[in-house]
Amino acid sequence: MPKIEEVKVGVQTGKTKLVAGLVQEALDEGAAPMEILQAMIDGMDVVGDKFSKGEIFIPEMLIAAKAMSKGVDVLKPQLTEGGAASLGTCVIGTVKGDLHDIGKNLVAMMLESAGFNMVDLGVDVSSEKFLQAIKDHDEVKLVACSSLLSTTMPALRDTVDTLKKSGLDGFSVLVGGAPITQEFADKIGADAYAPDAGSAAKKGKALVKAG
Ligand code: B12
Repeated sequence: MPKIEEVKVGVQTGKTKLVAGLVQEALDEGAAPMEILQAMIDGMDVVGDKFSKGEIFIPEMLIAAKAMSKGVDVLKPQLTEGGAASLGTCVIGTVKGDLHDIGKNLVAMMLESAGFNMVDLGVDVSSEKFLQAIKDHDEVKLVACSSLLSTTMPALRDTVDTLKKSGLDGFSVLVGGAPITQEFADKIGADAYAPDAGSAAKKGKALVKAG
């Protein structure tokens, strides 16, 4: 089996002790970091499909998530380039009621490497907490909100609404997550949407440069 396929299967089957080593071996064999990341995301998609079909349950999803995080740790230095000019602060979090953080962490990693100072509020973040973080930190130029569940899309809407009506300014709101679309982002008044971590970094940078 090609090493990259082993990485995918390792994530899929929650091999928490093996995935980091497999990722390193794939890198050593010359696989591109983005290609390895995609293999892990594909592994998670298989996990999601199996969960939908009732073939696996929450513990298996959690273990797969842990395995992926270990792989991402190995990839992090390869995916990020330090030393970019500072674009200001970005506050990031997963919205209230939602505990998914792998995608949010990847987006945070790419935004950091694009030049933002990151303030990561974690998961299950209320709109009030996002607002407070903007007040508590200097030079917040971007607020990035993640939502992975269709049931937390209203919380995303609520967060964007709260931020936009707060009277605070100087920042843009970027949204994303598997169920989010450009159409939904437009509907709830977000400044931008991105489908993945790479384009999130590009959009974030462009928003700040546009002022
Ligand atoms: C791992 C996982 C979990 C883990 C999460 C662990 C963790 N630390 O994150 C646990 C076990 C906790 C979990 C729980 C649940 N989960 Co879950 N989970 C998943 C799974 C398998 C993988 C998610 C993942 O990490 N993907 C990999 C990352 C890299 O992708 P991503 O998150 O989409 O992120 C990318 C983009 O979306 C985007 N992005 C993400 N955030 C942001 C933010 C911004 C600003 C931008 C611009 C872009 C962006 O960029 C990222 C990188 O490219 C998905 C299935 C899937 N294929 O996604 C189901 C899935 C999301 N879960 C689902 C469900 C139903 C649940 C539960 C409700 C199950 C239950 N009955 O309890 C609970 C809810 C718990 C809660 N309150 O949040 C459903 C959601 C269905 C829906 N449409 O609402 C899915 C789709 C599975 C399925 N097919 O049924 N889950």
